[in-house]
Amino acid sequence: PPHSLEPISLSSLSLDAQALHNQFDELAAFSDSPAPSVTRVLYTEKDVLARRYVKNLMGIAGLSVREDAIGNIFGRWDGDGPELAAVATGSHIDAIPYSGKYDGVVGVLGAIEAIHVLKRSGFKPRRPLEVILFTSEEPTRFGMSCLGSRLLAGSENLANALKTTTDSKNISFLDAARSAGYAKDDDISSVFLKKGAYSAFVELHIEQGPILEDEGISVGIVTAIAAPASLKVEFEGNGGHAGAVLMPNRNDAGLAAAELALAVEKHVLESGSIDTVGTVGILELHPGAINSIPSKSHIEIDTRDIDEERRNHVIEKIHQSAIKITKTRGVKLSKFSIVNQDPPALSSEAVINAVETATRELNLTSKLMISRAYHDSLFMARLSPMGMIFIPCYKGYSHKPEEFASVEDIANGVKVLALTLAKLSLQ
Ligand code: HGY
Ligand code: MN
Ligand code: MN
Ligand code: MN
Repeated sequence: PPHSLEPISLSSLSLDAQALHNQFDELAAFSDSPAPSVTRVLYTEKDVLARRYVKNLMGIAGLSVREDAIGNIFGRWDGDGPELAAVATGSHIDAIPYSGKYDGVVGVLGAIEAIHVLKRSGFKPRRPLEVILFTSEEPTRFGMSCLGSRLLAGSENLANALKTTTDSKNISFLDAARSAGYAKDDDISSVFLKKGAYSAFVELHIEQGPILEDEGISVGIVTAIAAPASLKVEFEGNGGHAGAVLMPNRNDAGLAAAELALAVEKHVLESGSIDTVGTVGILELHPGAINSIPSKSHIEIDTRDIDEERRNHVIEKIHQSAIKITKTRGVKLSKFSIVNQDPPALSSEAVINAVETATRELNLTSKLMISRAYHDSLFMARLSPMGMIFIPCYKGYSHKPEEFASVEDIANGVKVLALTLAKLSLQ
């Protein structure tokens, strides 16, 4: 095969589109909700089956596979310089309830296929290449987004918090991890990677927005990832009989939650920027009976912005509104906790250039853009230079079963990723 320092001949880039297409269908079958939706939650039986499926694909691609204490999975292809810091790529395969089969998966199956593409072309890496399946990117089970990549990036307080974290069924994180064969011992700080562990990290992902499809552009080159934050809020009131308690005598925790949800929308719209977003995706009432005044409410708020200050200001105002509601409605604010309040991340110029060159060599149109969704790349950026490659998805749909990316778009993304990895491996 040509020495690793020679550029790859583009004509040699061959991709097995049919195999890749079948893999999306096969992986989507590991789901706790009926097709075409996908539900695959951290450490559940379907998650474990899906992990096994991906580890098998890594083996077939000739990658040497290792797993860390919480189930981040690494597939490595050593090159001429095995002692050099590797170039890494990867994404997640966990899927929020009733979502689609491309979010995250494109960056895992696509990365493995990119390895095949490079091997078929006869490329020999100089820096090792590593494909990472991050143990869970979605906050579904334990309320923490990007659990795997946060820990790889060395989050001490998350490692401590996980010793006492439980899911909604009161199963502890460590017991859940152990049921999936991980976390042999309590200390999960073994997961932390050292800075410089990778020379670069690139993630392939669907855009989860409509811009590329609307503008007929093949590839998005991410310049920055928006700053995410999530809050958990609970109100308490006296509850009581829906017929017997007259309106002036009520302190309805359910209405307090409803008012706060509308306040989230108000504060976000007042921010003065279209880039500020806020969502109340979880609103639970206790006891949840039609004829019982809610005595407890639990709401979870997701708010993001590309401007961290502006986002933090919205959080302040949400907190003020929560306190005001306790006064006007006579309820108790029994919880107001900020689960995560992360800064944005900027992509590295070097990685952006490598992706841009790859799209040009492949004659693909591309566009610089920000990512409004968060990704494991947000935390990998704390370990090494980072970049992301977006491909179009149908009407920008994501986090719902109609999510779709065409084989052509996936193939473009895989080829851009393959060329980008090759360039970064030779640097
Ligand atoms: O919510 C997000 O931004 C990611 O898709 N989980
Ligand atoms: Mn199909
Ligand atoms: Mn997602
Ligand atoms: Mn994702």
